[in-house]
Amino acid sequence: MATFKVDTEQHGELNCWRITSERAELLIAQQGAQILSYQRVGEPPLLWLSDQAIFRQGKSVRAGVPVCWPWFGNLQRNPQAVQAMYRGEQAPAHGLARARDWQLLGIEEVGDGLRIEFELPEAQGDLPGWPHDVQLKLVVELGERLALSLTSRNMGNTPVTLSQALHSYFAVSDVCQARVEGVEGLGYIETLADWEQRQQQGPLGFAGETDRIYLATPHTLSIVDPHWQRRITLTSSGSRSAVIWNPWTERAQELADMADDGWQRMLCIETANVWDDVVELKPGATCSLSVSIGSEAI
Ligand code: TA6
Repeated sequence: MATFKVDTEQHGELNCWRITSERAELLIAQQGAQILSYQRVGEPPLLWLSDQAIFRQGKSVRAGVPVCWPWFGNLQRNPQAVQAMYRGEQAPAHGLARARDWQLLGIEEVGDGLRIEFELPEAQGDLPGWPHDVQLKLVVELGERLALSLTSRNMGNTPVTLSQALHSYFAVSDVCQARVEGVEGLGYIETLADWEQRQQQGPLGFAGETDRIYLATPHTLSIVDPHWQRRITLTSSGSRSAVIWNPWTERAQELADMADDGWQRMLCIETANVWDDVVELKPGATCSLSVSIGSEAI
């Protein structure tokens, strides 16, 4: 039976929990129910936390797994049905959930793991400019792997259309040496070339700024890191799209919360429902977007 230690910590303006077991350490912020870091014993960090992260209320931390909901990215780039849900003025990038305080419903040991449950009560009619009634919960399970499941349940009496993502930042030894497997042959949207649709040849390597939406994704994607001799695996459900991002040199310099060379040590694979994979929730309907993250030596 694994034993877990739970400590509360303050990072800048953010309330956080540090959870330690003999297998791993996890840091989670109340704001955004955001995992900030995850490291397995005897390995380099698996999720990346920026050296220059800013821990401020109302601003998502450049780290871990921000939850993008009820839209992903620039709202104007979303299907009309997602845009029509928002009645506010300036729509913040990546939705409304990542920079608000969630409520911790509980932390409990289940079998050999730990289950942490959060809810965003404001999603039931109190989000600015988004007058819909959705019960939104995030369950984090820390066991042999780290699993996240974001569940939306339409409590209202009209349909709700969402895009969403678990915008995961992975730590790598050197992004120029890393590759993503599982995307071979997939169609993708190249957002950096006028959102042109293209087809991936072979695994994805990194040689410049990358910001792509992969379509019809398989359940498992992996990151091969030859220098750290590690393969990170992501197994998803409730998703047929994934966004892969690295800001590279110039974009990293523009980001106040990323070191100029921070791009070398991270890459994002975001388990998503975007583009033609957005979710329509009929009244009473539920959807869950889930990813389980693990690693193995290679
Ligand atoms: O997921 C890729 C992306 O949408 C990029 O275009 C990039 O802007 C990134 O997310 C980070 O966005 P943020 O709002 O957190 O700076």
